[in-house]
Amino acid sequence: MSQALIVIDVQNDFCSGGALAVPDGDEVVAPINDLMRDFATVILTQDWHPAGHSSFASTHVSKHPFDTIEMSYGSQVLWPDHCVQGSAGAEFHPDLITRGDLILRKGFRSVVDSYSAFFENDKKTATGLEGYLRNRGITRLTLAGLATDFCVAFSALDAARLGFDVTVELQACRGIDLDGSLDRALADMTAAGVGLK
Ligand code: VGL
Ligand code: ZN
Repeated sequence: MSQALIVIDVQNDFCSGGALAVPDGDEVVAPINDLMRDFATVILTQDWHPAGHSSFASTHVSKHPFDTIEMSYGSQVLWPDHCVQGSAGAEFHPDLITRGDLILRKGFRSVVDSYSAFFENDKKTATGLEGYLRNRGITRLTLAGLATDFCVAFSALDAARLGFDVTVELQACRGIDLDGSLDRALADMTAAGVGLK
């Protein structure tokens, strides 16, 4: 019954001044650093897109950030260019403690986005995190980070579906809230049995 803390996408582009700044995103750093003391295993995820990624509005003709398009795998929100591999915006927030056991990068394939730490947005392509956790006998997960209604919620929902015991530390998360996405994410997580703390 080992447990792990999964810190989702606490990167400069999601914090103040970043390309896709989440309101008050920086406020997650201090509580996450505190939470880390309670966990023997800490995993950090990093949104890690190539330039010209299909989730960027700038990649599509006459599309704007926060428009939605249909991709082969379903609907996809288009974002400002963010977390481009190797850029300053893709780096972790400078105050975040990054002495984790594993840094998992996601969203590195041009044609498919990956909100969840477990599966890309096609819902089929695995990142390998499930195997990593199972090999280490980890069954209980606590999630925190950015953004509550996208990468945190998608990760929590996949983890619950895979049978992990999942808690989201809401005081250590902040949301984007696009057209009611935050309320929807909270309701979906509750319905899936994710503990909201
Ligand atoms: C995220 C939108 C685009 C997130 C990542 O980390 O929640 N949101 N890419
Ligand atoms: Zn992204």
